[in-house]
Amino acid sequence: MSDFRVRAQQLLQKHETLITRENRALESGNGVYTRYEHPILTAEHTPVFWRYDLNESSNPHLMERLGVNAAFNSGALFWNGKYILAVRVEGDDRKSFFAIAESDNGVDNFRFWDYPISMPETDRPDTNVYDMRLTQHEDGYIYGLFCTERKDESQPNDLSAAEAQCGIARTKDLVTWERLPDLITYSGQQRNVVLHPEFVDGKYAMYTRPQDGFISVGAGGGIGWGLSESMDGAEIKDEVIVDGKEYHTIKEVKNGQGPAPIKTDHGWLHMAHGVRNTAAGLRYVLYMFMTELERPWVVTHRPGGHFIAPKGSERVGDVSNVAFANGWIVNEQSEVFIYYASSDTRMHVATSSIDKLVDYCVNTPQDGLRSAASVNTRNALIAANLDILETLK
Ligand code: M1P
Repeated sequence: MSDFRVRAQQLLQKHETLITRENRALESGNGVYTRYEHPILTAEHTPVFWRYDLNESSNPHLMERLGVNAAFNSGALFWNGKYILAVRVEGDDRKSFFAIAESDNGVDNFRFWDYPISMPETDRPDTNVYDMRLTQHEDGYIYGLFCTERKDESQPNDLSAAEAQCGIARTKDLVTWERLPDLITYSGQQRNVVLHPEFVDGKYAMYTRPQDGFISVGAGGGIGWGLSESMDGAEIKDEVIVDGKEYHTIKEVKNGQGPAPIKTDHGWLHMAHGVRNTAAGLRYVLYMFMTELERPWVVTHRPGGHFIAPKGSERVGDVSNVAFANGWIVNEQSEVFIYYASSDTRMHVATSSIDKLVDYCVNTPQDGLRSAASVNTRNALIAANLDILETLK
């Protein structure tokens, strides 16, 4: 057998071993959710035939021709009994695109479909697209809302000046996508826009994230909410803030809705990311809140602090100290699969259940916003525990 053929086969075998590796639950959980031993997707999980030219005559050295840099921030959907991720794949050229990966059990053996999604463009081509939230809407479509980034043409001399808006596409099979006009709002820019799965007052409802600039949200107050008559030419005339930024909390600098909320008997469960500044740069963590069933824009529970923070090796990557999530899945057993990315580099899963997440939201004390209030809250727990502690010895 030729050396090329041997090396190509080794490459394919190594890849197969990686993507079929078992992913065991870690035992040291916090009772709220369980983390897993390995990331579920990395750049190396993308198919070999996406990256290498496997033709010996055009690639005699078997070089990687089109490298992939990262696989992260994935939308998620439970579909035809499969755990589906719409992964943000980033090439070595810094361009992101979407690709579907599926698994039978939601924690390992994720395999990419042969081709990434060919997302149609609007009249104004996107420079970069990323962070798609999938929503199975009651109108019968699966919607993908994502960030479309383009050069800010009002600042031609600043090559970093960009504009973020919400791109919208819909599909029934996850293969063929109909691109719809970008969302119109009356805020400067938008990122982290998410479609609510049900009509509200007969209208489409969206969680927004108004922002003045591309990175800085400026006067944008937090996670917003607005209604649109249609998704084909979606327009939100009025945005109200559902969950605001707050001084000296995990969401002091900015925040953003994660995936579409999960409906429970007790209200809508939400997951979001919160950002604070540190001497080492921005720190992104995940947090939760709950809203009323009939008025999903009214918050009922705000558990204080972070829900998931980047841990151990998750803390390091292209953009370090980041936990970000735009997908979760509830399966037929009411188990919840939380798909989170670490440091803009790779994907992980954590598992929980509806019951546990509702308990977490309802019974975790709210942030008291002052050290003294935090001590009071902790003292109440300690006092209640001390007697019980004796009985446990
Ligand atoms: O780099 C961290 C995250 O930064 C952005 O999120 P936000 O708009 O809330 O700051 C996004 O670009 C996201 O993709 C990225 O993970």
